[in-house]
Amino acid sequence: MALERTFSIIKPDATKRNLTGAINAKFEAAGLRIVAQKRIHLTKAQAGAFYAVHAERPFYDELCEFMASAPIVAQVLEGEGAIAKNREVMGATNPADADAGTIRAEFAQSVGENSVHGSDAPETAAEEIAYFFSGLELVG
Ligand code: RTP
Ligand code: MG
Repeated sequence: MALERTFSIIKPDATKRNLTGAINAKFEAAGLRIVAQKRIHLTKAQAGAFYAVHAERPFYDELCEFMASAPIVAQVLEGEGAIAKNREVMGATNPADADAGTIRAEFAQSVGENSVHGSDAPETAAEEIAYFFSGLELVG
């Protein structure tokens, strides 16, 4: 499998509970290298633009409020098959369905406040990385 990059967010529920280090330890243990990382506090409009694909979903407004409610940590993770590997380490969207040992099983509070985001395909990974980082900030 090829070396790949994916985009990750440690969400407000996790930064508020000081879980950044514990979550990063899980990424690194899975062979994902953190090649870029920054802590930022999104506005609701910035969160809305990031999640524009969900604009018609009933949870969209609540999701944007949540993502702007406290700082996030935006990251780029690199590794063999990084997109699929990251989603495996995150676990299912709803923590009630997440496998034991995954980030969401251990840390998520609800289907909405579920601690992490990870890109779902190569095209979205490229778009999401470019939304948050310049090429100079990616240090492999
Ligand atoms: P993500 O995009 O954050 O990595 O999560 P995902 O692919 O597992 O889930 P997705 O379907 O893309 O949904 C994006 C985020 O919206 C929130 N959500 N809330 N209240 C609800 O029913 C509901 N469903 C989704 C979650 O924060 C989810 O991660
Ligand atoms: Mg998604």
